[in-house]
Amino acid sequence: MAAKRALITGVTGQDGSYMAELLLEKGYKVYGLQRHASYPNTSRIDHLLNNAKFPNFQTAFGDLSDSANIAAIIDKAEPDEIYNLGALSHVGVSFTMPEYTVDVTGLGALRILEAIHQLKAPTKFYQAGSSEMFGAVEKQTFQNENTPFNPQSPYAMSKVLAFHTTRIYRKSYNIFAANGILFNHESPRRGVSFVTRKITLGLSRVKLGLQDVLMLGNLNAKRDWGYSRDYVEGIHKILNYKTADDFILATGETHTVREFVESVAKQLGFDLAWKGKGLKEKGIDRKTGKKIIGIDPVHFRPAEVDYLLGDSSKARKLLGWKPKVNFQQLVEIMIKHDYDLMKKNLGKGHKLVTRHRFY
Ligand code: NAP
Ligand code: G4F
Repeated sequence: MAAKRALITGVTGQDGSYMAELLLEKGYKVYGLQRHASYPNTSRIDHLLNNAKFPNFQTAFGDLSDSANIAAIIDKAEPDEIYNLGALSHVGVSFTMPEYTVDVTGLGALRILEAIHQLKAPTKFYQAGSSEMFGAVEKQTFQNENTPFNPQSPYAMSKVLAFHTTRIYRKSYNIFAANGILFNHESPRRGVSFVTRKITLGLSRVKLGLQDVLMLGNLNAKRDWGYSRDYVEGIHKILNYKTADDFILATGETHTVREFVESVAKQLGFDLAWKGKGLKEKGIDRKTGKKIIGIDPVHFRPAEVDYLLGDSSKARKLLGWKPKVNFQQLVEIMIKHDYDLMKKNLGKGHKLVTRHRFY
């Protein structure tokens, strides 16, 4: 039997890179949509690219903002499955470029679905929906597939647009088009401007004396954090279920950003104590008396999502999916990786975390 063919948008990202590995393991021929960049943006897939061990992996230059380019790639690659993981995915940044976010994160899905429709391609489509779509929830309890959306950012409203586009193309044209609604998932490949990775990298640097203080925003937001590798397995199950449907993937546990900081600090051997309130709040290492965490309002968002907690019982029941890695194990995986990474960079003037406004 001929190998199944998959196209992954966002293949250079966290989930895209794990998705490519999973599909290659399963014997797929994998095509990745790669944005052109003047300096390589392929660090997460370099081990797959031009590697004789992975003859079934290749990328093509493309962009979710270019309809003709997307249609041409689908026409040429003839994928059985498309995983639309590409997006401007940073909620904070989406406020600074709302139009671009709607274009790529929202209309990107429409462009792919319209190409599938026009080409009459027998292609299944997965849309990377987000728990951010729930936004400001009415009650601080579990969110499931029936919870209403109340988006709070250009990113979230774009994801709502893509979610409904996916449903409309499923219903109108009988395309196998499925939505995942994924709660936060992290890994050592997480982008460095998302809060978990910023904390694991930043506190590792503080521990190694490469940086004095880690500046953060809202410590009280609650997130349902899982492990990206577990979630790409769920995504594959969603697209290989007998019918196209919408599924939540989540751990069912929620923690504050503050708890994530505390857990990382403990792993690194700090004795963390919180002092002060609001913008004056700081985290002190009792062992040295030094301030290691501060608050900078630049990291606050114009509108915040305070509470996310997912009920993934539908996916657990129908897909047989459940996450393997829990909160504590996730922290351990990330801190082990990032402490070692920063240690290797000791003395090399590594400035990864501190330079950018959003880091
Ligand atoms: P990520 O690491 O930020 O990756 C985003 C990918 O999208 C990158 O490969 C990026 O390319 C690509 N991209 C950005 N703009 C593009 C454009 N105009 N055209 C084509 N590709 C473009 O995100 P992730 O964490 O892997 O998340 C994967 C998807 O799941 C995203 O759609 C995200 O919104 C969604 N999601 C993520 C989570 C989570 O917690 N991680 C939860 C729910 C939903 P470059 O490498 O060139 O920047
Ligand atoms: O890590 P974050 O930037 O992730 P956020 O906003 O929850 O979005 C992520 O998860 C979504 C799924 O729910 C995805 F759809 C989306 O693509 C992305 O992957 O921020 C988490 C929380 C927020 O409440 C934020 O205000 O951490 C808070 N936070 C506090 N200090 C910070 C910081 N966030 C960032 N990025 N940087 C800070 O210094």
